[in-house]
Amino acid sequence: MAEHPLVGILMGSKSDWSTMQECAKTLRQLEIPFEAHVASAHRTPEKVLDYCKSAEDRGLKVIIAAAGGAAHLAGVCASKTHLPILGVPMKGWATEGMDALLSTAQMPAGIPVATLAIGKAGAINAAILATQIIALSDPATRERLLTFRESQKQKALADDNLELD
Ligand code: RP5
Repeated sequence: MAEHPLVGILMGSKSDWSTMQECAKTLRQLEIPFEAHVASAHRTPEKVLDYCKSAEDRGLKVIIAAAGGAAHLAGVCASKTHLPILGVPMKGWATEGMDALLSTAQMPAGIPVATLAIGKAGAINAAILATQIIALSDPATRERLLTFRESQKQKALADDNLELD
């Protein structure tokens, strides 16, 4: 894990890591220093609160919170810090992640959670959105972000070589 992380990934369970590795991979690709921890809103609430309370002082700019089921993690994080919280709903054991999507997205007015798509796409987009936030005040990150977007565009253009008959 990075010595001076800018992004903290919190997961409700180790079982979320297989999906959230996609987030970590994307942050690495964009050269954003990050750390990742398991901390649960219902199993280890004190750990979540302590982590979020100290996040700004430790230099974090964004927290990505991933949880499944009745997913309270992102909302609990948001209650304890004014740093942007990006919520990633995990596919759980029922409803294909719709439970986590609604639990994460439907924050009452006043304490927002920016909620991404369910699963892998959300994990990747959380990393990109965190990078976009950091890029607002860091020109080098902005350059890497633009390069990343351009390479995505070039790949999509190169992929348009279907043999249609
Ligand atoms: C949530 O419950 C976790 O974020 C995970 O997505 C889900 C299931 O957790 P485990 O029972 O696999 O630990 O808190």
